[in-house]
Amino acid sequence: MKKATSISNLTRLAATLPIALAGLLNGTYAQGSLPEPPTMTAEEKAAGKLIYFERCAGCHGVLRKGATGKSLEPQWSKQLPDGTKQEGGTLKLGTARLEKIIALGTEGGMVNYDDILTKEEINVMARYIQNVPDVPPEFSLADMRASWKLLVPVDQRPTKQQSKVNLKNVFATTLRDAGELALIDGDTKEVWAILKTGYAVHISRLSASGRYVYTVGRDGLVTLIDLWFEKPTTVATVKMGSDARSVDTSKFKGYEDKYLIGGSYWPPQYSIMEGDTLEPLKVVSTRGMTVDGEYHPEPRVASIVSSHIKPEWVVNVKETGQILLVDYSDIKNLKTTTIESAKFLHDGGWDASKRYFMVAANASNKVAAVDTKTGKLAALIDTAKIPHPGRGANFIHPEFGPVWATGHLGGAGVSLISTPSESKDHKKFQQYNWKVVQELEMPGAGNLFVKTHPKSTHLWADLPMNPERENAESVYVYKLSNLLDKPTKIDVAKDSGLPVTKALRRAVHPEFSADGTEVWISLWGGKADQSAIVVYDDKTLEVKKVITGPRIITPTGKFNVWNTQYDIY
Ligand code: DHE
Repeated sequence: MKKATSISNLTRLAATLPIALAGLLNGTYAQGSLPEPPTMTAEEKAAGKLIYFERCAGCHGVLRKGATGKSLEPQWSKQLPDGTKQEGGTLKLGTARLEKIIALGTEGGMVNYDDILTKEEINVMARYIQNVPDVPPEFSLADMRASWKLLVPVDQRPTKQQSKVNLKNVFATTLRDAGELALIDGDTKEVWAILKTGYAVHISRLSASGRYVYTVGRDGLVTLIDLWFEKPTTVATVKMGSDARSVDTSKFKGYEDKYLIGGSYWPPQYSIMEGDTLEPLKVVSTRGMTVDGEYHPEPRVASIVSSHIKPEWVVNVKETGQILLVDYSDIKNLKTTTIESAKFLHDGGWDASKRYFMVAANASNKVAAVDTKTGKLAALIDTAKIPHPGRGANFIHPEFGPVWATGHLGGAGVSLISTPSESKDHKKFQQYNWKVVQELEMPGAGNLFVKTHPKSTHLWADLPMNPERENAESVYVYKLSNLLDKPTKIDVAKDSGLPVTKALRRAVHPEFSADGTEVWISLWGGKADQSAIVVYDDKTLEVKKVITGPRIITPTGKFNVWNTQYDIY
């Protein structure tokens, strides 16, 4: 006899139907019984949605299919190459286990959130990610046009620099949680201006002329700042989506300051704008096939860099592992070369010759080297766990010649990769090209950025994602002449003279002054805590200045005008 369906079974069916449909649509649904997702009030759902966007989407993706972080879909199954099936999902893990992971982090590289989120927020997130992901709306060229604000037209801007500030040595400094950019005079160390930008502003890049600073917020807002005014002035803004991380300009001869390209995480696409007004010109989707030949609905645009040798941008598409060389000489008839590399492309920088772009395929534990002269992949290099170079660091190794360095989020070391050089003196190093020639030991995992300068004799490495306070609050300095010596540990938090706070004060992102004599380190404290930028003398490693004040809140990335304009690192 057929059993009657009970009310509770019906309720359960209704609650799980959206998951089943989503699973069927994207083809990942596992067979078998479905655990019930935890219920949430509308208020909790809204809070979960906001926190997910602010804290989680960057690593796990809007659709939660996973990238640098693991998949957070309620339920997934995938076919392995040996024909077997693997199944998993947040429903399987359940609320208590998820709460623990969110609070304490994982050995796989996820940081702990117990000092950032409250217990209640952690509980909300553990339940939120067992429910079907919210899918944000698309963002078209028309949406971009509607958001575009030309605040000061080109003909109303100065025709020459009005201030006496040494523009070459200005530092565009991210004040992350304030949604602001501080422009700091590198000569006087005075804050020249603080301007409102997008939410949790991410990176800044310079126009080819060095006059304009472009900055992008995580909310997709691009801000164009003109440094020729008496005080830096925002002259235009535009939105290019609801989630973004990267911008760069056209730097090839004849195209200086002509175009800007911006990469979005959501929707997955890149946009081309006019360089001096931000007028939106074109939007190109990056949805498509991964290097494994699988369709991906959310291939986000990670790092973008402008070639100096061709009118091209290198656009790194995270989830597909495809590197696009986008030729901007004719944007109506856009030509793109698609280079296969490895999945989960993230950040990267040029080698010393500026012919090869080195980009981390972070969750594949690889670095891809793109030859921008031939338009081909030059090498795919295995590294330690989760390489995270920032833009990396170039120097001449005493034994192995020209190398490019990357640190790692997941491994306790800095890898040095040999890069080709056309100099006759470097011929003997050819045998090492594209090999990891040395690993420098770090006191733990959690490095984000390494940096040096052609005039420096040091390599600086931070460790902000390390769970130990004494590591996260310090930076490590290696002597280029003897890299195997133990690095000098510098306690940046202590040097700042600021009081100890509950939140870690993560020492992050070393950046050199234009002349290569100083290194600036941000102290990234809690979002309500006054923080600082500590400036060191690169020769003596002594503190030169602590830049602080009530508005210096959560400083992170710093972009020296000259070094960013000419890609010096
Ligand atoms: Fe970044 C660069 C993405 C978290 C500070 N970050 C980049 C780039 C990408 C990226 C794609 C390369 C841009 C380029 O070159 O065009 N970052 C992401 C994320 O997806 C991630 C992991 C999570 C998120 O939700 O955003 C993330 N990043 C952070 C931070 O939490 C950091 C440490 C602090 C902050 O300000 O948000 C941070 N990312 C930076 C900095 C750069 C960067 C300072 C530029 C480095 C450089 O020297 O060029």
